[in-house]
Amino acid sequence: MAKSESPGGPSSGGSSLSGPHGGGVSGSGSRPPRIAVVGGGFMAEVHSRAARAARAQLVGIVSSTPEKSARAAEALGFDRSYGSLDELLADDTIDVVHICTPNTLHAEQAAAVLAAGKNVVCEKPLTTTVSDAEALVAAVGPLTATVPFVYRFHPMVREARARFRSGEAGEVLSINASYLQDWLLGVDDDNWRVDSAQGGRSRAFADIGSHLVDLVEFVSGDRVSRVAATKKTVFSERASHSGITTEDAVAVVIETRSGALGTLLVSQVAPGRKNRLYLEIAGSAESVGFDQEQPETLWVGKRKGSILLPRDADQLHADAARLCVVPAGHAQGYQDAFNAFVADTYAAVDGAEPEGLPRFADGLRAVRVTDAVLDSAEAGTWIEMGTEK
Ligand code: SOE
Repeated sequence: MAKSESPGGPSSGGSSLSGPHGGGVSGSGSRPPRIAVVGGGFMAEVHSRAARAARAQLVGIVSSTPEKSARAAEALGFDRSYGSLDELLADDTIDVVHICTPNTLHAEQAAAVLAAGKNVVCEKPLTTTVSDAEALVAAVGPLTATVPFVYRFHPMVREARARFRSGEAGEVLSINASYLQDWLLGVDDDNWRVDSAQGGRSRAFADIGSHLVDLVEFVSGDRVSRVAATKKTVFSERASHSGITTEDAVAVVIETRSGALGTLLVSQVAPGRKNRLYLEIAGSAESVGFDQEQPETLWVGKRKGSILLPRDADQLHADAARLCVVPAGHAQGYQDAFNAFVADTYAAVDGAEPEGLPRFADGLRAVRVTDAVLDSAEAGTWIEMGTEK
């Protein structure tokens, strides 16, 4: 449905929020957003916690069966469950729908939410094909549509970014980035993500490489311009899946539009690594190094006088300082980053323009890079990225 036809949305009365949520991450609106969730798994739990922290009203949830929906409503503290997505979309009181379902369902569900005139948060990967992601971006219109690239909301990621934006770090020279996990290490480890019918053509790269490439571009302010990749599937059979084609690990050489070089390593079979996203960017004046498992510090590398900068609002650029929710020395982490993302999404629904909010266009960008990486690994050649944003 074209944007002018959207029967609702943030500025058309009915379900719209009134008055600002105060911007930033504090969320202090005159009416709390009324939200619904699609999906009943681990991510639904994380989204619900973040929505509650942003003072949303948790109205309803729908999962894959009526029993699961009722259980999720009870467990996560929603007022009710819905019998179907259609029933949820017919509820005029809902401002924002969070989609937390398997990857191949995202395109259709997000399109339905937008067509119903509701704001949407859709899990990554936004879609499993570039054309579906392009269609979603075209359908957003005046609504707010975001993708939880939540690592952007770690204060020390913002600090790293601010150092490149301000020129302090100099020109981007090289990028050393990896995202390693071990939860699919064993042949008995299994999950819907390994199945391309539910997860899509790419698994490890779409699931966690998408976070990595988003962060590389977000922090450097640069764009990947070409990729040369190779991939590996360790197990073609797992406990309840056979003929698995999705990758367990991917290695990529990248070049950027500014001429920087880099490598990305993504694996879900790296023993001892849980969510070890590491991003190191060497600028011509200094390097920055961020480790998602140690998010309270940023390594700032210099020829002389390298430091481990602490997450202390007094020592950070403004965009990093605004995301500090507890005093330095008391650790904040993943859920805080998620909470900040959701609060900024609701602020955007309310008319604010939060800095660095990952929108559907950013989701599309990650889908484009994922596609190029898979194409490269399959063809055994460099793949040039287009010049699209
Ligand atoms: C599983 O690999 C997963 O939950 C991802 O889907 C998330 O995006 C990542 O943040 C943690 O790991």
